[in-house]
Amino acid sequence: MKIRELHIYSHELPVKDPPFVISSGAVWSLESVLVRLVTDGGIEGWGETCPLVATYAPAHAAGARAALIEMAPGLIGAELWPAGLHRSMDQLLNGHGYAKAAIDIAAHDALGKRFGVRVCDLLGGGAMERVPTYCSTGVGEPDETARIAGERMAEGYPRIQVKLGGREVETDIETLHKVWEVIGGSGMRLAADGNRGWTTRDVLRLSAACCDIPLVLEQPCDTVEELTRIRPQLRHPLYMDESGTSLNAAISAAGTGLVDGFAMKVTRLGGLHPMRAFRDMCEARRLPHSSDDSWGGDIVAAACVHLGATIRPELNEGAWIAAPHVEGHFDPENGIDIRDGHITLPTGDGLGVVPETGIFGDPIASF
Ligand code: 0XW
Ligand code: MG
Repeated sequence: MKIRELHIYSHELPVKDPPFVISSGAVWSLESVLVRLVTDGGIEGWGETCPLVATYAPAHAAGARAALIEMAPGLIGAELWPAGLHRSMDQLLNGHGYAKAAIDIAAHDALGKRFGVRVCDLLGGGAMERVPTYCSTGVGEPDETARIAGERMAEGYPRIQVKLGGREVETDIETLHKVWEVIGGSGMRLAADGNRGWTTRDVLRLSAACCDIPLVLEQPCDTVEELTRIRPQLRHPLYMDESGTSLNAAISAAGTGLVDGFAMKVTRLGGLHPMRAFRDMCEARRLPHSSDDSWGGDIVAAACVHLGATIRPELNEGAWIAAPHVEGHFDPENGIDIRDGHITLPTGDGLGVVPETGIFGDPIASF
């Protein structure tokens, strides 16, 4: 199976109840970049990548568009099977995994449709039909964040991630205590996500001040060096998110015992093929992890959920999708939604979601 056509689209995704605030910035609207891939047999596959603000990761939507346009001409006639496809992409462009992910996801979608199987089965199977997810609060005032935590707990979310950082650490400490007053004892798990925003001084202070709260600390500081420095003094398990910039970086973090788990993004690793290897590496090391994305619509959500469905249940921290923060769906019938803190795995072949015809307008580039 080979690639016959590639079409690239740009689509604006306004944030519901804006802004969504993280330590590195506030988000009102995001650009999603989509790929429609057509195989030599005429089968269509869809891919998507939607970087979260240009300051969250070394990725942005204009970069995704440029990288896809750079690679696309050289990919016409390329093999569709993922290992070969990744080698072809790597020969055309160094890095830019978040752009390659859109093509990788489209290839998995097309392969699934060609062979009449779901993407979760292409990824090794053993899938659960109801995939856990988690909610994310955005940086907010302590009382308001605790109120939201209570609401999400009542909605059935098994896990909550509270965004912190970018302000006085005392306010973050107060927020975590207020949230725990509400959810403590309920079984809801708690992650405190600094999104690289704390100094080592602040995170050590926060960990000591919250030592009675069984939370995990997600990406508290910016660099691996900072994480390595604070690790022995932390009172909480440490998860890596933004610093897991590649499969190689994740393997190093797991192999050196730097982290107790990961918040991982399908597009950051370069797509479902590397994410599958990451999942297996985590299983071998018994490291819990999520199957998230930074943002996006139904295509990227479906990719996260299919991979998330194949994670060993006791290591599964959930598939985070942006659906609660985004208006509407690309696929009006099979759009991905959250119910009772879980997502039902789509049943159709491939990703199981197909964007409504014409929803993205004309392609910005076609090859
Ligand atoms: C909660 N997420 C998965 C979505 C936001 O884009 C940020 C991210 C994270 O954990 O950093
Ligand atoms: Mg995170």
